[in-house]
Amino acid sequence: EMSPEERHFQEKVDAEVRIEPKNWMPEGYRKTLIRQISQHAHSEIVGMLPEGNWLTRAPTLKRKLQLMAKIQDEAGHGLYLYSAMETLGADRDEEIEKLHRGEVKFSSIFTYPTLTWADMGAIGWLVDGAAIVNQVPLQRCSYGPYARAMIRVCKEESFHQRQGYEILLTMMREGTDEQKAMVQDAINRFWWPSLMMFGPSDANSPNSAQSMAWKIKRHGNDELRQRFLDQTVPQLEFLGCTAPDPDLKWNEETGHYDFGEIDWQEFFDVLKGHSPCGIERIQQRKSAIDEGQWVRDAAVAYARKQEQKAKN
Ligand code: FAQ
Repeated sequence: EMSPEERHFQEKVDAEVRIEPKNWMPEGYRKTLIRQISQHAHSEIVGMLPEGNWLTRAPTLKRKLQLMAKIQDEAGHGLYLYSAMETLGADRDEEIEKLHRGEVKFSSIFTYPTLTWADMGAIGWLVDGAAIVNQVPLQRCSYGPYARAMIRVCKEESFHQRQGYEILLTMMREGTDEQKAMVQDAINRFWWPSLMMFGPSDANSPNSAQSMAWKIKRHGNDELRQRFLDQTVPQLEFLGCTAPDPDLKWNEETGHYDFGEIDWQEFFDVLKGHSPCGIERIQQRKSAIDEGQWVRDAAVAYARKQEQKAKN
């Protein structure tokens, strides 16, 4: 049974009226948003690491500047999202602490290693490509601050996706055989993990039904996964590469691409922390905080000195 407040809330949501921070909301709605937005923010911040791994080894100055700009965008997205999360009453430091204690999730995709320069192309093209498909509908999320944050984020992800695709296209058109093989290898490794980004299939997605009723999510995980696949396969063919999926084929009847079974065991293993780089990523985050402590200490000491000077 819904309380009168809950009924009024649901009517607003059904009428596409945005929920704002000071409006009444069910506790479950607040909790769900804090969970999703914090996971999303953590993903942006942790997502800087696999690409940061190649900054010092970018092949040209232009590529280095592009990659640096992309990684800085991701930091910005993280800060944007933490701010949106704070409007729900959550504490940023506390949520980040939970990440560092390994108590909360971040996107499975960032637990995979980046082995070659072609991975920078594959991440931009596939990972940001998947992120866009997932985030465009979030611009219409019922919670105002999250929806508005997604507008700028999606614009920047589009640039990221193009820069990634252009890296791969350049390697395929102008590269040596070895470089072309590198592209195919990167696609082979990132293909399935990109499809896993959309989350478990609808039948195994405990949060989807309620999140869709609250219009936090606008589509099920499987629908968005299919949308991503349908737009990505023609781009794959244009590159002159293949997918590591023998079952991938156009289905005339459905008007969609059919694809093979996702290895859900791998996905759930990653969520449980059994992943190539999951622990390493958290470790890197923690040491970034620890190693930056002297900078924060110095900034505080300087601010105190200035304050003292102003008083004298
Ligand atoms: N990895 O019931 P559902 C980026 C968890 S893009 C890890 O379906 P929900 C940009 C899920 O949290 C990546 N965990 O859950 C970038 C839940 O666990 P919980 C970030 C996953 O929330 C690009 C459980 O499984 N994007 O960062 C994953 O309704 C390049 C059951 O799942 C977002 O976060 C996964 N892939 O739907 C940055 C988008 N999938 O909390 C750098 C916003 C599911 O119950 C470089 N989030 N889980 O313990 C969403 O749209 C949703 O949260 C979904 C999951 C669709 C991810």
